[in-house]
Amino acid sequence: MFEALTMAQRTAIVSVFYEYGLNGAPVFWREAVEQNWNDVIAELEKMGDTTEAALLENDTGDLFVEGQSCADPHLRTFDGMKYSYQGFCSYVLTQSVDNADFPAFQVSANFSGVRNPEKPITRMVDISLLVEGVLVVKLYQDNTFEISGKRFAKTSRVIGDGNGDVYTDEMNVYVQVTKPKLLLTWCGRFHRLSIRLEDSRMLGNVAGLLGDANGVIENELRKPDGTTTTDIVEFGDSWEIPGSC
Ligand SMILES: [Ca+2]
Repeated sequence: MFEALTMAQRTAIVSVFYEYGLNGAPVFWREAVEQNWNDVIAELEKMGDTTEAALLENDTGDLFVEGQSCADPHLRTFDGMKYSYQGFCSYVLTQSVDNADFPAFQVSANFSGVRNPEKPITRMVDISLLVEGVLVVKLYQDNTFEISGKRFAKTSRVIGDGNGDVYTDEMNVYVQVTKPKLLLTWCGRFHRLSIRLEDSRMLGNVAGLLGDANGVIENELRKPDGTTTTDIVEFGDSWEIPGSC
């Protein structure tokens, strides 16, 4: 069976074996033997092994580009650059460039200090998705979500005019929209968001803290005015949403 697994699956399994042994993680082993990878990922997240869980999550074999922002406030751009940025306002994680040939969108995150709203360590406390300038859904750290001013918990809802839906499981809230084609996966408890760009037209035609998704990791720190910088603070600050502090 082991030969049939991908490298990421093997790595996660070996890593759990070293940490817990065969008897230390019974649910993990049961689901891994059955190859129920979604349940394996959920169990790893419950065990706090988010690195292994992310390994498996990023290994689904679909064609997509994914950027992430995690607690304490680590970000990974669509092109794979990892960095940390401490902000206290709302910031553009990713958005379409002007005149893109897919529906305009913006995903932004509100960052706040863990103990004091204006002191490090910061993390994301809510997420907003706008399509064509209109707020479509807002996600909160208790995994509730808001559509058209109404707040929902632990349920599924169709978005607006049928442009996708929001659904939940024990760990995450998922926002799947079709125009533009995006999947957001939010885990409020861990302050972690993954964004999948599921339309190849987006590659190289997005901008924000998660970069331009053009497949090139150099010159990744591009500001809204189109210039690049090597200064993370300057880069992060440049994507602040005016008036959000
Ligand atoms: Ca890039």
